Amino acid sequence: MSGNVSISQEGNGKVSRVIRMGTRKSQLARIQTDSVASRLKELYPDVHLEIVAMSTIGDKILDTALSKIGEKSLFTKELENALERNEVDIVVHSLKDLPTSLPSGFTIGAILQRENPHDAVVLHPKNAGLTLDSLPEKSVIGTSSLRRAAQLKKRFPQLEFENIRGNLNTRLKKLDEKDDYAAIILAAAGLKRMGWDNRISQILSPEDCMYAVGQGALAVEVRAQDRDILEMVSVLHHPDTVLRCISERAFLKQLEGGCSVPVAVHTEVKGSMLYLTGAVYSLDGADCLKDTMQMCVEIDNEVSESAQECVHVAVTANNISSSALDAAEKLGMDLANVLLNKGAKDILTTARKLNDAR
Ligand code: DPM
Repeated sequence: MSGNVSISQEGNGKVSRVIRMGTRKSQLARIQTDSVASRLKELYPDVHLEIVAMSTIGDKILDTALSKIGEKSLFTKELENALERNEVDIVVHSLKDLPTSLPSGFTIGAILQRENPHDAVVLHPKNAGLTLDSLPEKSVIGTSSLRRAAQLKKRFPQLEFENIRGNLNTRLKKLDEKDDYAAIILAAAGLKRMGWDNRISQILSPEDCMYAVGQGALAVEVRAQDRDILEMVSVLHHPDTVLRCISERAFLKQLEGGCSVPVAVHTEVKGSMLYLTGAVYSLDGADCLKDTMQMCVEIDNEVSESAQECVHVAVTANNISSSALDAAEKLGMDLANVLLNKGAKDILTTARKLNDAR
C-alpha cells in the first residue's frame, strides 16, 4: 500500500502506517470514532491510528433548530475540508447525517452493522413508568425532528411538541434539570452508544414512528481517490446494513429530500428479499403517503472489478455484489416514484415552506 498514507518510523526499525481519523468533539462523535478505531486496530494491528478532534458549525449553533439552519451538511463540512487537505484520512459519521450526494472527491467507504434503528422515549424522571399513551394531556414532548413530530402529532394528538436543541448531553440535562419537557425523543442507537440504555423507557414501533434514512448505522467517509484507505475500510461493510441503507438513501434522494424533511423509512432483509417501507408527511402528520415494496437482492458472486467501480448514493462497496447494490438502489427509487405519482412532491414542498416560515 502507498498513496496518501503516511509512514511513521518507530525507532525500532519497524515501519508502520499512520491513519488519521477526524472526529467532532461531541462525546457521541468521539465514542463512534473510537469504536471504528478499535475495529480497525483488531483488523490491522500494525496500523498506527491517530484521532484528530474538531468542532463543526452544527456544534457551534446550538440554539437553532436543525431543520431551520440553511447550511447543508452542517456537521460534516469542516471534517470534509480536513479530509480534502489531507489532514485526516478517515471520518466517522452517523450515516443519517450524511447527505445522499457527497461533494465530489468524497465517498462512504464503509457502513457498519446497524444498531437498533428505532426512536426511543426518554422520560422526565417525575414521569417514570408512563408511556406516550399514558402521559397527561398537553404534556410537552421535546424533539426538533420534523419527521418525529409529524408522525407523533398524528398518533398522539393529546400531546404537544416543542423544539429541543443541543447534543445528547445537553438535551438530557435540559430534560432532567428543568420542567419544560415531560419527555424527549431520541434515537435508541445514540443512547445505547452513550451507555444510557437505562434511560430508554419505550422503543417506538414502526406503527408509532418510523425511523430516519440511515438511522443507527455508522459510516466511514474517505477520499474517493484514496484506494489504499478505501480497500482497508471496505472490510467494515455489513452487507445487510449496506443494502438496507442504499435503498433508504435512494428513496430519499429520488424524493429530493434533505436531512431535515418529514420522510421516514423501515427496512428488513429476509432471505434474499429486501423490504422497504417509506413515507412522507405534512408537518402535522395529517397528510401521509406511505407504501411498501420489495426486491430480490440475492448476493451472486459477481463482485465488481475495482477498476470500474460503482458508487450507489455516495457509497462505494466494491466487495459486495454489484447486482445486489443496483437492486437495492432501484427499490428505493421505485418506491419514491410510486409516492411521487401520488403527490409526495406537493406534501414535501408545503412542509418545507411552512417550516421555513416558522
Ligand atoms: C438527523 C435528524 C436528527 C439528527 C433528523 C431526524 C435528529 C434531530 C433532532 C438527520 N440527524 O432524525 O428526523 O432530534 O433535533 C442525530 C442523532 C444521531 C445521529 C441523534 C438522534 C444518533 C443516532 C444515529 C441528529 N444524528 O437522532 O437522537 O447514529 O443514527
